[in-house]
Amino acid sequence: MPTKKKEDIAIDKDTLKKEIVRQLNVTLGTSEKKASRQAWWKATCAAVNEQIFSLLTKTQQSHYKNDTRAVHYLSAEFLMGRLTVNNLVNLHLYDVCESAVKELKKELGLDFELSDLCEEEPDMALGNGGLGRLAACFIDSLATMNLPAVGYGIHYEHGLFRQEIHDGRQIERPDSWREYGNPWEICRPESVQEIQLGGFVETVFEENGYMKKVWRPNQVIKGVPWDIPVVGYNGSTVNILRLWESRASEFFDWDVFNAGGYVDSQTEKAQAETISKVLYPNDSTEAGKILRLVQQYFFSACSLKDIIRRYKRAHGNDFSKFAEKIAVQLNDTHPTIAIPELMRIFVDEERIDWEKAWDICYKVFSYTNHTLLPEALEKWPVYLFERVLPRHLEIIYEINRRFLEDVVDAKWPGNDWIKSRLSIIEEGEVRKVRMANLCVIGSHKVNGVAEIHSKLVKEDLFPEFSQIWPDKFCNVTNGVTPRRWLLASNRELAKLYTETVGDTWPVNLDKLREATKLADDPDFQKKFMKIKRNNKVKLAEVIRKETGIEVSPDAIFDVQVKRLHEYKRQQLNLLYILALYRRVLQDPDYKMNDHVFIFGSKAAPAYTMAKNIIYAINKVGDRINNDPRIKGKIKVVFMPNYRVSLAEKIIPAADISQQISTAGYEASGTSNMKLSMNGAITLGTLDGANIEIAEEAGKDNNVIFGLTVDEVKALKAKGYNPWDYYYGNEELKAVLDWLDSDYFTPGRPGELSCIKNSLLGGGDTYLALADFAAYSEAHRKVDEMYSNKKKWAHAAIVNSTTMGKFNSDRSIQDYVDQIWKLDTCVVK
Ligand code: 26Q
Repeated sequence: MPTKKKEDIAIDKDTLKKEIVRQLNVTLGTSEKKASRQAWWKATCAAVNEQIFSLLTKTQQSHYKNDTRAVHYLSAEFLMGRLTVNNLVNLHLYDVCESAVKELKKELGLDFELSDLCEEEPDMALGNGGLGRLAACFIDSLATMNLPAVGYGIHYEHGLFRQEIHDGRQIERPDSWREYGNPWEICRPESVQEIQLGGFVETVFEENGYMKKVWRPNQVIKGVPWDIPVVGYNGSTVNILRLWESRASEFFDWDVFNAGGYVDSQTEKAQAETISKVLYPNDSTEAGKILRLVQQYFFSACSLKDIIRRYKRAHGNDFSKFAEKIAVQLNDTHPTIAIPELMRIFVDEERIDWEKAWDICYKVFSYTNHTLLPEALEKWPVYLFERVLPRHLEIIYEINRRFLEDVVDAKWPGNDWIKSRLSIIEEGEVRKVRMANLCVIGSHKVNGVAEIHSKLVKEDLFPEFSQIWPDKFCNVTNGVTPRRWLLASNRELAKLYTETVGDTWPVNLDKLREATKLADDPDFQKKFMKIKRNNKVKLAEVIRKETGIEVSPDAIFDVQVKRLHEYKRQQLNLLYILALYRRVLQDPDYKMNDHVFIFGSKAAPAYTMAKNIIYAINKVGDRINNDPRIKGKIKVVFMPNYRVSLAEKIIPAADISQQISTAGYEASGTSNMKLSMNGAITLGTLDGANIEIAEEAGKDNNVIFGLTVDEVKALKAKGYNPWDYYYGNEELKAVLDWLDSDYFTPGRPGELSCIKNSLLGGGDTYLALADFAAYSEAHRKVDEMYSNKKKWAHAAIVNSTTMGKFNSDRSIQDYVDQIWKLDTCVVK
């Protein structure tokens, strides 16, 4: 794919300058003298939007004219972060815009640069973590690759909570990303949809003797679409991300209002608007809250209506081409309800027979699984379902009945045990709908997100399903967009790469392998490590500003950034920090490189142990950072409010990427890819995509340790006893016992005991103690490697230049080839 040459840039610096000032005056209604930074930022966005909207219109016309097959990516989360830099970079306008702002600064005596304006933008934090950010990377790739695609999600009023740290503890504060308006979104009142909820189902006999089911809902909700343009790199395709906001439907308000119930009508309005109010902050445990189910139905149903409306515009009521034109990808089980909803529309509204409807339906859907954790597999109590979606429950029963009778009974006649495992309905005191089973039955493809994960999905999670449909299961290893995670966020390194291998690497990351050859070239090493150091200097300043902690850019920057979960084992990282601290206390000449441990992580607000781990990291950090005896050899930094825009500052400065989940628990991980791409060495277990990363970069350039998936299984089967490791390792015992004292929480002994207790009395579900010795040895190897500057530079360069596989364009190409079967549509 050729990149745009300078002469293709649609707007020059002087025009852009004028346009920014014009927007400041006419759109923001302010003057150059009075305008705030925020106003200047918005004016800049508005100027860029002129370009974007014209490309958007062209794209939509092109897709319509060619009647293209399109993929619809349904996801409850899109963790977009900030858009300004990304849009400028993808349009090749960053440099022009930078100089435009520079000149304005000089001419008008302003006190900021483009980079300062970009800091004005709040993150669009409409997601929890990996799954939401993956969706954001994927839509970037889809647009870049000129593929017809729409992202569908929820226009949450409040994204993921803002994290504050008070005396070491996480406090959640509301996130109000749109408080002062968002220049990137467009409201589309002409495409409002209405959806129904609750009520009951009536059986009606028609004159011709046919029986039909009629859903009599007791609530109607309006879905208002907000479109975010998704600008592909090179700026030819601009797709959309369509996010639904819930509103009360006038239809119901008026009844109550007319009866004199003005206040009641407001209550109803408030209830309707609650649906898209807030993102659930859990990234794994299923909360079982009715509102969450309503959210899922709300955005899935609005999206399907939108898809069908567009389909009908081209094909009328003839649904024979539906599966040919429409692909729907379910990002985890969150939008599963789309499957029975499409069946309901086909059977009840379009009067298509069940068999025909089902034949279209399963060809349309495919499902991506992101977790093997049993507690994270969504199950909804039948009684809840019945209250919100009575007709859908009937349809699910019918899907289940046919599946069990026609498929399972045919394969395993009379085997009730297998039937009970495969049934969409889980029997028990509270009967439940198993969303994952519904997904597998209602989709033509099911994929995991890394090789090992997909193997476990097939063999351990759905073994019987994969016997029935062996070809249904496949793998698509995750990827991340190098436009955001290298080109935009590590501009110096990007420049070095462009000088070295040319300017096509952002769309063909394998191109960087040409620079792998330079991994031992002293001049290249010097340039590369200079850039890393500059990034560390910048991060050190951010750390000082945010936490008051002083860190040296000459120390190792050792980074673990990801949601807090016991399986990700931040507590294992903490145990090692304690051990290292103890070694230095015991031997002031202990040989080591200065080491800064950097954490960034939010805990689910109701996940007590996760919050305790954050507290422990902060308390241990306070003690270590302020202990003069260790002379600053160790620093522990917990960066508050980890989010996409902070990741963009931390990742380019990382030396070590900690990816230390218990083998078999991390589906893929994606920070591992971003960190490696930016030249960090992975200190990791053989889990998720770490395995594939180590394959690409070579085992010698990363440090892999710990139990394998099979060893984890074997140890658990044999009966794991954490006490054996406690008594078997003097150092481990000492650091665990340390947590019982008041050493880290003066005057309040036992405040950190919960960490020790969960690892011993609690059984250490994630085998942190079993992996401790190997982890400690792995750290020794990393430290040794860092001491050899040439070896380290070599490993960092090899890591960064061999990550071609983890470009999300490759992931999308895999989806296209194996699942979606899409054609590109080049927008002229
Ligand atoms: C479910 C029910 C109720 C409320 C919330 C949820 C919920 C929300 C978000 C459940 C799970 C999530 C997010 C999961 C997630 O981010 N998984 C990660 O997905 C990444 C992309 O595939 C992988 O790289 C990670 O390994 C995986 O943990």
